[in-house]
Amino acid sequence: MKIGVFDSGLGGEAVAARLRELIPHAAVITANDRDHVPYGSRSEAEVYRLTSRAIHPLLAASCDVIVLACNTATAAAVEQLRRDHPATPFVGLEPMVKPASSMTRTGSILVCATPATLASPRYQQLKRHWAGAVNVVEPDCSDWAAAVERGEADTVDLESLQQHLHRESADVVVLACTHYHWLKTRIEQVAGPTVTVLEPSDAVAAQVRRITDAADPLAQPQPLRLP
Ligand code: DGN
Repeated sequence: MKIGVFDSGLGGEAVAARLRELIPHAAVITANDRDHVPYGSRSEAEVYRLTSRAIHPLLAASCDVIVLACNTATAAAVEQLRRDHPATPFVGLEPMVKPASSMTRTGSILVCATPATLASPRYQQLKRHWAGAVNVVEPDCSDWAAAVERGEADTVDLESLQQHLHRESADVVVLACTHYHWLKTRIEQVAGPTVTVLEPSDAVAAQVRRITDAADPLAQPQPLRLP
């Protein structure tokens, strides 16, 4: 069983690590596009073109499933990639607006994502469908992914995030870019214990697991090892 994981850069490594932990019997292969990272300020057409090219090694390796471990690439390209490669299941990452909206007690959530994800019709639709009366605040995170790529996650200024949290009384933060995994501990510290910080690795692993189990019905069932 082979699982391919794609991201423009480092974000996919965090998702791949979680998949290796949670689905240890599968081979997890990664691909990235370090020549063109970050994707977050590129047009939808460009992100599709780059993603389509960068996943070639995963298709060539006959992966049983390909995870687009990139919210930006998912928003821009997952539907077209499914049409381009109908024999390969694609799992995308979407901002966790639905769980955040049902979890909030204050009625305010923060969604941290790239400009391309926030502007995408997929995200706008997700918000219309699931957020309802919830106040969805989208802080400017446009320089975060590039800082993570430079190995400078520690230097990202989280003050405006903290101000948004305080001003809006938000109690859930959605990490809707896989690069922000590398900021999660700092965000949790800044946000404090009353705020929940959501990231999608476990939900993605569960979905991938459903696909791999269905593709390999004779495999011995193994428990999904959530903490
Ligand atoms: N890691 C990607 C995401 O989840 O949106 C994109 C980061 C980037 O390339 N800007």
